[in-house]
Amino acid sequence: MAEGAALRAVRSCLAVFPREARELGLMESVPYLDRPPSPLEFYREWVSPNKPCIIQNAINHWPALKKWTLTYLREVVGPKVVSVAVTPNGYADAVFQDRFVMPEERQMPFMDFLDIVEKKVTSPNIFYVQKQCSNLTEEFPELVCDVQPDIPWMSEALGKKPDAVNFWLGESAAVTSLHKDHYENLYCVISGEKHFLLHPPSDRPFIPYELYQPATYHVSEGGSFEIIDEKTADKVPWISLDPLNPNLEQYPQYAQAKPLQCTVKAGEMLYLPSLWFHHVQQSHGCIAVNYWYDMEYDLKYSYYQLLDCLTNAVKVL
Ligand SMILES: O=C(O)CCC(=O)C(=O)O
Repeated sequence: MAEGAALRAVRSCLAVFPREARELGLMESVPYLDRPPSPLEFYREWVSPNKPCIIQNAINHWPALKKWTLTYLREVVGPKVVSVAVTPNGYADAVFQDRFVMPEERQMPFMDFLDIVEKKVTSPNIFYVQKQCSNLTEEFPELVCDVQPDIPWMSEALGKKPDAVNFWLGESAAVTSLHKDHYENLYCVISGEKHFLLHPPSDRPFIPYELYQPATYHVSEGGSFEIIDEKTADKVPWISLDPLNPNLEQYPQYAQAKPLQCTVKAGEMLYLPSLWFHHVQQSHGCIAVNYWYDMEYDLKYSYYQLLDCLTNAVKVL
């Protein structure tokens, strides 16, 4: 087959395939489970087919649901110094000026951060406790007893414990840009709500996923932000497209993608399967805890890698 014909065949395959995957998956919205599942049921119905769902009544027994007000957190964590992501625009880990820009990781007393969230102190910048890497256990050990160290039915279903348990608390202006992770993610909202926009991995041909020079925000002496390149670090694959306001002139193929949107309320848990692209917004002062279980690097992973390679090849040729 001539090169041109082969290229056309791959292109048409990449255009048809995500639609077929969507039709077979038959998912117009994120389904709800009204009780926590058994490990077998969860593995069979959700993890293996790589489908998201929202689970209700799974964390009602956590003391955190009743206890974790901002006042309580102020009492318990108080002046302790914790890591807070600070940005000028609310986007920590996002593409800006053709770079992948990470937040300033500011070490500050937790109560000073709460003063900003509660608007007792004003700041032109946006603050978000979002360090990941198990910041719940590493930075907030005094809160651990109010939740569970893992989700027993998930640990049983996957045969392993989570790699990380993370604590999230931030301003409504703090937004997580579109990306994907290699984790099976159980995302539990304790207070407020989170808004997720999701794309299945099969939408990869429509999503502009490119390599960017990593950089970090630094606050200069005058208080303004500078973007400093991390010169020795490898380039980072990320998505510059804003799915809430996509630039279809720049990325016309995104018009064919079909996001799912859902709101996860206090007391609910989202199962966000590995490799799903997600963009996250939140109500002001929303508190959440999530569990990252490493994915199996099985056929699903290989299939995604193939799709990624083909998408890149068609773009480059
Ligand atoms: O809650 C957020 O802002 C982001 C969560 C997220 O991206 C994740 O858990 O992978």
